[in-house]
Amino acid sequence: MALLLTSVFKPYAVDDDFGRKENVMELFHNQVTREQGVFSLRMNHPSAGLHLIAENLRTPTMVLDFPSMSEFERELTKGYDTVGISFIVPNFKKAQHMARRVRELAPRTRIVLGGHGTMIPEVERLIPCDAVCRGEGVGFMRRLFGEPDEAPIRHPKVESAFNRHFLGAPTGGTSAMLMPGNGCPNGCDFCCTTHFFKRQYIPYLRTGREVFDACCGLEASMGANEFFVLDENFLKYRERTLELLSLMEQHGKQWSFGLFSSAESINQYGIELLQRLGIFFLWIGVESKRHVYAKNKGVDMKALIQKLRSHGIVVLASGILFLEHHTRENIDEDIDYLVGMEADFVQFMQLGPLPGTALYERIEQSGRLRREVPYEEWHGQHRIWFEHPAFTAEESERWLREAFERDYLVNGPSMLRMAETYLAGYQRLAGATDAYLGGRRELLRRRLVGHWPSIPVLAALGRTSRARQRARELGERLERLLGPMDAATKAKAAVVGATALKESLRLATVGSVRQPPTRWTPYRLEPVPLATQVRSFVELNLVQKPALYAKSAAASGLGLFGAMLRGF
Ligand code: B12
Ligand code: SF4
Repeated sequence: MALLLTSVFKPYAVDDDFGRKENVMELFHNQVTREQGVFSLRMNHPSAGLHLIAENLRTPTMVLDFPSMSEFERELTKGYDTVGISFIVPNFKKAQHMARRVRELAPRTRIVLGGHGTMIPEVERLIPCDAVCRGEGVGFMRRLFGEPDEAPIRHPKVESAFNRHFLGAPTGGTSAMLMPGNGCPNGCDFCCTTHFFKRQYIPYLRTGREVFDACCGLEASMGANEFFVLDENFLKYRERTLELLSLMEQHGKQWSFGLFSSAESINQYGIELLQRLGIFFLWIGVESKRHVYAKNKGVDMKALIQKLRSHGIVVLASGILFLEHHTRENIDEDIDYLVGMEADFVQFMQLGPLPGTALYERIEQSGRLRREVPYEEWHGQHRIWFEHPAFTAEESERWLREAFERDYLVNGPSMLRMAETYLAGYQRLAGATDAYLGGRRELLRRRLVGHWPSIPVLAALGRTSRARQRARELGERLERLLGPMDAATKAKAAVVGATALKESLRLATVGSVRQPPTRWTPYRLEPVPLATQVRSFVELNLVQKPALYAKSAAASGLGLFGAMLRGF
């Protein structure tokens, strides 16, 4: 008996029968640094939920991340008796196509659907399947396979990101995904995760000790000392956080964490505690100035964000456009509010009624849902799919793009802001009162050294004269603090300069499209033969990518010329 767990198939972010070019399979380039051109951060993230399920079953399981359709079909022929497909709403058609192919190619194979896409009304009528998991997947699959549901949760060993590039150059780093729990009890009306998990928090790691042990395991097995935490509101659980920190200090662990947390949760702690905990990246839902969600009541957002930044913590401020009260006159207030936060990163997301949320119910009941818009366009980075009192769908596209551009023009490339934040934290910790906090200063120094080669490139290629000037000043401050740039850093800066130019050329000719490589991860199964991986590499790089580049080059009016340049 064997299980195949799969993500939906590539190519992603192209206009075809199954998807749209705006639906990018990347966090930053999709919805954060999307208008920052060559300065956009590029990376992919594995399908964490599938690895969590696979790790916690006894059944032999293969996790397939980012397959092409032909790779998925070839995998099916290996004789799995169950296939689990994970999908979100905009990937509905991909999941439907995959399930139909399973019925054709392996009619006796059981199909299980999971992930947020399962909230689509009547999904079992629209997609061939035998079971649907709406909500938590580990318990669901254990029950489906007749395995003990109450067995302790084991944490999978998954890197948080791969295929990382900045300025056209690959970037390193070993960071792991940490999954302490799913869901959030706060119940914000637009939020998918709170509704999907029925306004409950489902902890996988209940105590600080369990989080600590999981991190030790990831450190030992993967060499990770940085963790990207997939938990909607990690800091909400104060006791767990404090126990984790106390264990880290006892054992001298200088780990770092990237987190999502709401302002009310962050405000439970003093800034020094957050520094000690090693938070290097914090995603905060600022949402809107006028429509203040309960989690943000009474919080001075700008003061909070500036305090975090001045202590070396990089902040992503997230906001929602096309809220129901937005008009042409007042939407700028929210855009300026978000831009004025001067965060390191800003995400603008269009208000999106997604099935299962209170927002969806309201919009649907008032007859304002635009049902004719196909699901692949329900993603929040192109056009709204409901009747807005003040904006048409076309206008929502333009306002969204302009909001991102405004942030970029006013605040400069996010990478520059990040380096400024690290520098501020490094300088502030000069007076660190104890060795543990002093260790945090050393980490910030290392981050700065890592960023240094890109600073001259920012100074040369920044879009505005102000951004270029800021980068020059930053370079000078770094020299004063860390001493002159050594030969190795200078050489790296030269290489990054060259890759940045090549990347700029690529963006101008074939666009920004990029595809993640396919990944097979066997759990209690034989390793995947090298030949399969080589074949996948060849197919992706010599067949699929050139075809995609040629298509986008043709679309951008430059024909094959651009596609050929890519080959160099
Ligand atoms: C990481 C992430 C991504 C990664 C995805 C990486 C990947 N390999 O797929 C990136 C950054 C690329 C991404 C992109 C987008 N994402 Co996203 N993403 C997330 C995020 C932050 C975490 C998901 C996660 O891993 N959680 C941790 C795991 C453990 O939980 P889980 O995935 O829910 O899995 C559990 C269950 O759902 C279930 N399960 C899941 N799959 C399966 C399959 C089977 C067979 C079974 C039985 C069970 C099961 O079991 C798991 C364990 O309990 C969520 C928000 C959130 N906090 O959940 C949004 C979220 C999933 N993304 C969302 C969206 C909309 C997008 C984008 C369209 C961008 C956008 N506008 O927000 C793009 C689409 C990209 C594309 N082309 O597909 C929405 C989905 C909305 C919906 N109702 O469909 C979410 C919920 C965020 C939101 N807006 O509220 N995303
Ligand atoms: S606080 Fe964040 S995660 Fe929780 S319900 Fe609100 S938006 Fe969702």
